[in-house]
Amino acid sequence: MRNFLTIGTYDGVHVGHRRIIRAAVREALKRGMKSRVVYFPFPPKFFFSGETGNCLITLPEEREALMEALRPDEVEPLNFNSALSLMGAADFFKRVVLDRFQAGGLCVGPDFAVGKGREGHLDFLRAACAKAGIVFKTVPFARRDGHKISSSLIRAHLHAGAVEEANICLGWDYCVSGPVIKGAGLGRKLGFPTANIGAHPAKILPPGIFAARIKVGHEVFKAVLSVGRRPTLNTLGGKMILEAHILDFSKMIYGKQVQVTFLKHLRPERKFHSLDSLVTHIRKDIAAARRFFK
Ligand code: RBF
Ligand code: MG
Repeated sequence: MRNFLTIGTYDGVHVGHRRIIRAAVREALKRGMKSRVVYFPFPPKFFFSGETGNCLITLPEEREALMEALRPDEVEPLNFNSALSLMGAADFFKRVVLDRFQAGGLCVGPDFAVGKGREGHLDFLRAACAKAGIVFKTVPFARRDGHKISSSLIRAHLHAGAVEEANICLGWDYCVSGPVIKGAGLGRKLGFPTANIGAHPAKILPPGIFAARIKVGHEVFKAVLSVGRRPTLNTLGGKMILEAHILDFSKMIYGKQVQVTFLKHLRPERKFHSLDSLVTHIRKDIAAARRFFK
């Protein structure tokens, strides 16, 4: 059986990506083909720039789960390596699209391109598909406020702490997972114990103070998150830290796997002149988070 294929990085599986994947599923059903999503686990863009940290909206396993939820027949990774980066568009089309993935149809977004230096844009793909006798389909950009929704736009929102805007573009609420690691215990001393979360270094950490949900095992709690370098403390060499103060919660959860979901940006992180004023502000943050959840 031939496959209706879609290929992309799909970082974030945002509302534009969803349209493309749904179109591939629909076209496959219409034509008695299998729908196959082929994705680059690590964005080619970062393969070239050398960036490895604080750059992904979704880790490959998170991305797979989001794509699987759209019910294509298959979701498969294609690692972008130097061999692939040097392959011309015609070779890519023949060896990857036709031979390896047995495409009977191809569906992509408007900014998709294949081959060395992105030489094969939509016109190339349309012609190549026509020549091979397979179906070609493009799906227009999803837009918001006159801007096309893209992974780059969403990364920029997340790097700016603008999680509400990012969440609208994503179509789901941004989240980060990791184990609870042992901190210095200063939060507890100040009256606000925090769970320090060991996020994967490739994940984007939106900076600032947020209202959030936190999943601990199968239970969900309200929380305030602090993501930053804790300038008030001058410790840990200014490393970015993700910590959660869970509301109405007193258990010790070191070592447990948790997932935090960013819901509302409350304020940027600040350097306070004393621990007292930090504590005063954390109290206000907690009150603001409670108002948000009302
Ligand atoms: N640390 C700062 O240096 N500046 C801040 O603005 C700041 N805001 C925070 C807000 C909340 C809701 C929480 C839970 C923590 C915040 N922190 C901030 C981090 C704080 O310094 C840290 O949690 C404690 O020192 C314990 O590690
Ligand atoms: Mg802590």
